[in-house]
Amino acid sequence: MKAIHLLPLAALLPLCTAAAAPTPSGSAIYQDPAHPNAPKITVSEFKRAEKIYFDNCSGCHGALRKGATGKPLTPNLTLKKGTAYLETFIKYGSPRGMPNWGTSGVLSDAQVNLMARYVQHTPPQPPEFGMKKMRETWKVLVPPSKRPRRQENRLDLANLFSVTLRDAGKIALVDGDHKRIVDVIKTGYAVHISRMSASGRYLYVISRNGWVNLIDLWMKKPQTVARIRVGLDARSVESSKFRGYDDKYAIAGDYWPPQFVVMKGDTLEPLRIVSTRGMTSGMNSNNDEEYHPEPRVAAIVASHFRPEFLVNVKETGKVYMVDYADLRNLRVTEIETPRFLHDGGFESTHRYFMDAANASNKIAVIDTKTDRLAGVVRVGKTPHPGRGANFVDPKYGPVWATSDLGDDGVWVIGTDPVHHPRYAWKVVRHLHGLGGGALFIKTNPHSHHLYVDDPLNPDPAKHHSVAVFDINHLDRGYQVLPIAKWADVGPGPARVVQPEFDRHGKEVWFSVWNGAKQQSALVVINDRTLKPIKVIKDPRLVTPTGKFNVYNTQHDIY
Ligand code: DHE
Repeated sequence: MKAIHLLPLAALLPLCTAAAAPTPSGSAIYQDPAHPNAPKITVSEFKRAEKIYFDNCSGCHGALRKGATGKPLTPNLTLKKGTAYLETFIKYGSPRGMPNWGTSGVLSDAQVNLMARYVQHTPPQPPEFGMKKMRETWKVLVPPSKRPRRQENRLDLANLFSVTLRDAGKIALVDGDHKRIVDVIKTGYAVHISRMSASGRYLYVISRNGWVNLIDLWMKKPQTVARIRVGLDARSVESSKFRGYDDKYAIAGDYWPPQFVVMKGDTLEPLRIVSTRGMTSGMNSNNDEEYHPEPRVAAIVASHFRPEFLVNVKETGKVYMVDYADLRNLRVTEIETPRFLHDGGFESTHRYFMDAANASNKIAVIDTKTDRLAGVVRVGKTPHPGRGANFVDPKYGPVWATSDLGDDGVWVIGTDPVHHPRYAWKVVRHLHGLGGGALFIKTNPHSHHLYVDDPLNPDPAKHHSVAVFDINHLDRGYQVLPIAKWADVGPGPARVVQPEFDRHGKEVWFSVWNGAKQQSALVVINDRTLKPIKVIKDPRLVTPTGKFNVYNTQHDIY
């Protein structure tokens, strides 16, 4: 995902302490002992650049600039390129996914020049964030003893949606039956995803700046009952789902520091922090096993077959199967996969985790019953399934599908080793969607439609629309639904992102993601007729992106 930070981002934190400590005066020249020939930059410019880098660049290039989705940007490489070359690259972007930060208006020419100079200096090492710091941020606002014993509101919780309001640092709870906003709850900066506890009572929300909010949906007015900061940069959160462990534990993964933390499910009390620093997987083409200082935690899912969390360690290409039955004597089974791991979801039986190793253009299949790698499937350029889509293919039986970020491919993979062993962990169909830039694909057990978005495609005709395939006639191609046109939000990019079904599998919800100061919307369509039922517009809907239906998220239905 590269061209995503299209919106200027708000200030959040003094992230880094520079390796070479800045001199007290802001106008003094910053000294980088390791690279004295790097272009001049003042102390205050350096600080400004650090923040711009964190807001816009570190998601793809990494805090230490070792590279992941984006290229490495360490001074041994950038100094050779020089300021003029780097400026051009930052300003105009590249066809291989580097956003055009200058010409898109996100960065001014002066900021482009600043960033070109900044990346020729040694990357500052952000601080660590261990148990002491974590505990200092931890707050239980309503203790479990003061919480309701049963649901105290009249909401149909199973059909409630938690909607990410990205640039507002909030989520909206939206009543799926009546399609109205029930409440807007403040979370952290650039909130990323929501996940449900096994019972369907607790909602966990993680923000990009590492705050986790625990929201009790049983309260008369659902509200945050506990908060904690788990790190400085984070994307993933999940809760224990194995029988007998309902709502018992939660886990959050960090981009920085590279680590994950297991917490008490109903209070977020941090119990155990595990670092992910270590050696890269030996499954890469040159079979390298080298130390990596910043292996970030990407998607986390909770096993239904064992008391385990599956933690995707991005840069090293490893899935940690974290056994939470005994946290003091923690057992972690480390499964090697291709790199870099990003997102993924279960196939329909929930036994196998279909895991996108996006830089290798592969899907790794993890068997959560045996804790082994069951297969590796080559797909197209940079697969990005979200959680993917499960359905029964008329010819090949149960399958799971992903779309690609890097090309127009939609890949259908057989997932039934028992009744359709010939097709298990093999591509059975290669379809073509709208184009490169797809992020999320979705269907539902009650639907015969497969929806593929295209929010990062530079062509407005594509990022304003969604492609729909008929599962019974996949070879006939797709229909295009003009979601942004239906939303009629006025000026702005109006990117259509992340299909999500309602609890009954009859409606599909889309976000029309516009600029922070522009109107956005949610568009709900009827899955049978493919016609819009409702366009939800509200000044509170600022930059809606992900939507998480309580029932589907709780039961891993997608
Ligand atoms: Fe996401 C899921 C990381 C940019 C919307 N995103 C995820 C997950 C990861 C991730 C690791 C899986 C979490 C899990 O399952 O536990 N996302 C990243 C990035 O590193 C990246 C590329 C850049 C960044 O700096 O954040 C990035 N993501 C974006 C966006 O720009 C999106 C489109 C809008 C936004 O809100 O920021 C976006 N990401 C989402 C959504 C999901 C997600 C909606 C959950 C999908 C689902 O169906 O579960």
